[in-house]
Amino acid sequence: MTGGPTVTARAQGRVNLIGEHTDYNGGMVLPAALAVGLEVTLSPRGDSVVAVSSNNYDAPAIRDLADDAVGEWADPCVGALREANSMGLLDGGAALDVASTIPEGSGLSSSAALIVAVLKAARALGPGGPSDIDLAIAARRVENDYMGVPCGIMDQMAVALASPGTAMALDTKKLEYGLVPLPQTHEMVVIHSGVTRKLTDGRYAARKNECDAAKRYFGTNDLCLLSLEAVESADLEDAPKRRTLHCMTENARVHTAIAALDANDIASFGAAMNESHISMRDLFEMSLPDIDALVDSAVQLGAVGARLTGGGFGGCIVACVDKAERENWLEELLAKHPQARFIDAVSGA
Ligand code: GAF
Repeated sequence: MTGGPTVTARAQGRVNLIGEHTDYNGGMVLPAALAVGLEVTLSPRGDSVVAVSSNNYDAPAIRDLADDAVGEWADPCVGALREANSMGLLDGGAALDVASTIPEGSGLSSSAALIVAVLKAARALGPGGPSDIDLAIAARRVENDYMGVPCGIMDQMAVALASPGTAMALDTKKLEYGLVPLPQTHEMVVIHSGVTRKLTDGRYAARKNECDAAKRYFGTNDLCLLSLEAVESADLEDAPKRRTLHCMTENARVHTAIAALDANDIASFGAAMNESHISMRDLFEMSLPDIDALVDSAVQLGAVGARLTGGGFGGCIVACVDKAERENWLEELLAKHPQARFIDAVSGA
């Protein structure tokens, strides 16, 4: 069954350099595009069937546009095609072929990249169409409303708009961003901890709920913009209070990190990464002992800074490492943590 021309679209994975769980609390984030990415080939079918094949799965998934999400790998594709239909980019289902090098469950936005690539492919079926920012907003709707993941907007904006060699300083409240050059002397090295996780497993939502409780208490959606005094003096339960302290200090660290990159002050950038990890570990409580050990080793072995990246509870760390030292550093790190593996590294041009 066919219903139109075949189109392809790409989206890269992203690593967040700093600014975790600030993107649904009115704050800043600093993601960067990775080399790992995916390509989607879309052929409209003219009926309501969604047929997805992927290099990561032996058997194709055959679903229908009317299907609810079922918590499996093809959900982002079904959700994206439903969204493409409601945006008028496509009429009916499609055959999708996915070729991806982004490891799933690693905090590198494999799901957002898949949704954005499907939406970009659907946009390519006709002339003009929505902007990349509109596609990012639509991709978040797929995660929030179809897949039931209460995520912010960082991943979708990063995979839709980030460009190689730069970090994206994104104000998630205003959806305004600037591109910050990455250092040429250092690499942002992405290492998988060996622990996979899913944003749908409930722990991300639990943190979001604690932030929501703090939002109700303070009467604002912008926890990141509260003052330290207001938070410290609040008569609020321990968990929401600590989550808020993380968000507002993390937001300040993003500003510090952007200024440090602009000034090519790598030491200050690394210090902000290290402080961010401590805050994620102790205040947001989104790390794990294995990840803390990996981050500690990364710094002990010579990284200027290192931290967990992404939604937490597993996935990857990112470390800022002098290019001249990277090879030895990596060899020693992986020898000490055999369950870890190298994924990618990004730097300035
Ligand atoms: C995940 C979410 F999808 C993002 O919106 C963001 O909240 C991130 O976790 C934590 O910073 O990637």
